[in-house]
Amino acid sequence: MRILILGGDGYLGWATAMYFSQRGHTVGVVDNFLRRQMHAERGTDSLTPIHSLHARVDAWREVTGRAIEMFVGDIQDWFFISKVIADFKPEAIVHYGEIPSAPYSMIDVHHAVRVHENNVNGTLNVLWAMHQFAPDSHLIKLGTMGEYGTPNVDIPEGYFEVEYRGRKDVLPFPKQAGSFYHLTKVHDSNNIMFACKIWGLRATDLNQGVVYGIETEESNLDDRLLTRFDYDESFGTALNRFCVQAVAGIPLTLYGKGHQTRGYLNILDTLQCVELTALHPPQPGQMRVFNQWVEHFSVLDLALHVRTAARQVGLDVKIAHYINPRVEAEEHYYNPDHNELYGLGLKPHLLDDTLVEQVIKRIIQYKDRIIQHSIIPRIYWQRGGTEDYVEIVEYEDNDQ
Ligand code: NAD
Ligand code: USQ
Repeated sequence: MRILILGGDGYLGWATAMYFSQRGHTVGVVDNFLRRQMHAERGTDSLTPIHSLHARVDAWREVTGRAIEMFVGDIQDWFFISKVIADFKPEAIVHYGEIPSAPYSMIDVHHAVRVHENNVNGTLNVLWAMHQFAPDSHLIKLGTMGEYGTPNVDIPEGYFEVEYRGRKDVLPFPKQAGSFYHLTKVHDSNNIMFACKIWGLRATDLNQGVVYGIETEESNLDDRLLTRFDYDESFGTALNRFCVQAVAGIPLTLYGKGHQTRGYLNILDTLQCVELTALHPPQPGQMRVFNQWVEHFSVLDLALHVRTAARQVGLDVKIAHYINPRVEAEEHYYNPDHNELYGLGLKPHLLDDTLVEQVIKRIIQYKDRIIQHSIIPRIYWQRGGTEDYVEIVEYEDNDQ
């Protein structure tokens, strides 16, 4: 299959490019290195010493004999992205090429607008380019579980049956996103649904949970092939951050009460899910929604799992409750479906089977690169935030 990966220099994009290439697909990657620039702006960096995209593509060819085609440019640039799609003729487009950070989108008006312009306009360009130059291609778009928010009812996969004033319909499930970033994904979903309806495009919106992990089978072939791994307050996700904090001897930064619950998955399962989706495309005109997560945890559960795992390599971990820099429900019902990808054959990796060997030990290898000042949260959803944590709580082992 000819697969174009938008955002192919990123955490998930580079890992996905190698994964498909290794399985014999023809792979192209698009990126404008925006993520690297945003790190330069914030004074932060990937824990893993990642090479340039050019060097990684060269190393991949050297190690496997396989080629990955590179297109350097901005998805917001219509002339660039429409030409890439017209020339490459993808059968599937995996779209990771957006700014993925909730905190970054909440810094100030300029960052909120930048995230909206980049994500929403970029995806609009992709939809128009598909309509004009690749109408049979399958768009595999990375959305987020955070589009749904935390409603007090079960969360279906995209659509649900509603009965209102005696009439029934199947409608998109209402979205209650929790940041300007998460809202860009809602706007994307609406635009994609509309494009499928009017132009007969085919798309799968993958509402993905929070991803963790560093290693993939392909990146383990050679350290020059490592994917990025972030742990700073903007771009690091909760579990990756907690693992780095455990290694750095910093009390784990639990926001608020810690009962906020989210779906999580190993990067290895992101790869499987995207592959299963690509191999089972929807019909023309159809926009499917899959909820892409494996296990759900509260952030306090996560912290306790990390503490248990870290003890196995002799690390003593403390847990600190911070005044929550975000505005979010700290205690809530959470029961989202995730049957579709299992139905296609997903064989999940579980947190406790991978945390020590595949995550914490790898972080220890790069611990000298940890930038300590990038860890404490300083971006607040509303005015009056503070850097001070409330307290360090001594949890017992049976609290897990
Ligand atoms: P990432 O920032 O590492 O990768 C995104 C890549 O896209 C970066 O390399 C960036 O330079 C590129 N990019 C952004 N805007 C671009 C543009 N206008 N033109 C060209 N390239 C552009 O992020 P990630 O963690 O790999 O996430 C990938 C996607 O998956 C994102 O859309 C994100 O919202 C979604 N997602 C991620 C997670 C997670 O936990 N990592 C969870 C759910 C959804
Ligand atoms: N949290 C902490 N301490 C931290 C960091 C986060 O307690 O140090 C809490 C947050 O308050 C939140 C939860 O952990 O309740 C998850 O936060 P996160 O930063 O891991 O994830 P989030 O901001 O939701 O964003 C990440 C990715 C994003 C993706 C999303 C999937 O950055 O690209 O869309 O996960 S989901 O959460 O399902 O929406």
